[in-house]
Amino acid sequence: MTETIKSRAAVAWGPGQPLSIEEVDVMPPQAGEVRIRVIASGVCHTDAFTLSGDDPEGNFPAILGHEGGGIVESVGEGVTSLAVGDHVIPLYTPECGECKFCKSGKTNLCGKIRETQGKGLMPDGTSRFSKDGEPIFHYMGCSTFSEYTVLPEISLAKVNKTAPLEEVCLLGCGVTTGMGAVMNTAKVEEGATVAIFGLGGIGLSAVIGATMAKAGRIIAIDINESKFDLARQLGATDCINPKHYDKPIQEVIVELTDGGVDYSFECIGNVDVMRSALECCHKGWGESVIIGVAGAGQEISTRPFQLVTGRVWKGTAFGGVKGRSELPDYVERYLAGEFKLNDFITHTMGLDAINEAFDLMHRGESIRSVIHF
Ligand code: NAD
Ligand code: AHE
Ligand code: ZN
Ligand code: ZN
Repeated sequence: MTETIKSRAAVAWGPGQPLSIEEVDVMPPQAGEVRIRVIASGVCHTDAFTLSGDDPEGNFPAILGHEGGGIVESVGEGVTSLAVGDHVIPLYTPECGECKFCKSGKTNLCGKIRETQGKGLMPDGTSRFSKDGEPIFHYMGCSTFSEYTVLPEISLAKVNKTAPLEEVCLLGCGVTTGMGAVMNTAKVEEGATVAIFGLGGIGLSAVIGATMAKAGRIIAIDINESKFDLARQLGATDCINPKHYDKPIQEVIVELTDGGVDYSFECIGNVDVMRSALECCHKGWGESVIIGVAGAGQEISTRPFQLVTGRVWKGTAFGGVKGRSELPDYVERYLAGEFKLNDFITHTMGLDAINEAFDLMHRGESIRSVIHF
């Protein structure tokens, strides 16, 4: 019989405020739920986005974090696919296997718990977190900035126990998203010309994906040139800073590539760059994939003629990867040495220093900070 336990957690009390380290209460997992001990969590730009107040689904107070790795501490009634001691990666895109989305074979999005998840609640409409009796919201169904967190069974991928959770936590969002966008969403083929806008954890993972896909040319774009060395090491063939040109970056890329790229990826969350990413695509077939998340009220625009003349605009969540059935294989591929993760971990820190992770990100000094619990 499991009990409510105390957990150290970073609480976001309100938009724009630093996170506050608190001792919170975490209820036992209810039917169909699992409580895990978080071992490590990356800090993704989406955490900063929600903390800023720009996320239409931002609820406060909340425990943020969605790029974690942990160990099952206890399971609720009816849980059959996970047991105490299993190593798991939380999934903000669950996989129930039975909803319209899961059965469609066309998407990795799952509809089963999306409504309550977006409200910061468990599927029964309540929270498992509280402080002094007052509820605290969950975040993206994960809340990995807490020593202990509760998730629905369908929101956990069971992974190989030999994988270091301090590294494979990055597969809970950034690395899978970037690689998956290239391989699943765009399906980049050998020899293709690719442009990647924004070289954070997501963009650099897209560079890895493009290298794996044997793209012929990988053009990496960022206004922070300190990202270029790693981009080149990972396979970028050209690194471009748009600030060095006095014309729109899409024109520069179209000229460089004899008419435009086959595929482009926006990994920033800037609607103006989204337009550039579309418009640098080749007439007739170029495809642009939006990965970046933009704030409330922001909209994309382009001349419809860009689409009439064959360019395609699409987007991706979690790189199109179905978490329960496909993520464990990403862990195996990492263990087999197909790609590295520690290149991305520029900083590690304890939970007490979590605000420094956000500062490093905003100053453009980190790729990924990983919190060790
Ligand atoms: P990050 O902050 O680590 O990296 C962003 C990069 O963009 C930085 O290197 C920065 O210098 C660069 N940049 C900023 N403005 C630029 C501009 N005008 N032109 C060129 N480069 C510019 O962020 P991240 O963690 O890699 O996340 C990137 C985006 O992807 C965020 O919007 C995040 O919310 C989103 N995201 C989406 C998904 C998804 O499933 N769709 C998953 C994870 C993250
Ligand atoms: N809540 C925001 C959208 C945020 C968003 O688009 N999230 C991505 C994952 S970002 C991970 O770092 C996602 O998966 N979206 C699909 C989904 O169902 O949330 C808003 O605009 O309301
Ligand atoms: Zn993320
Ligand atoms: Zn489903």
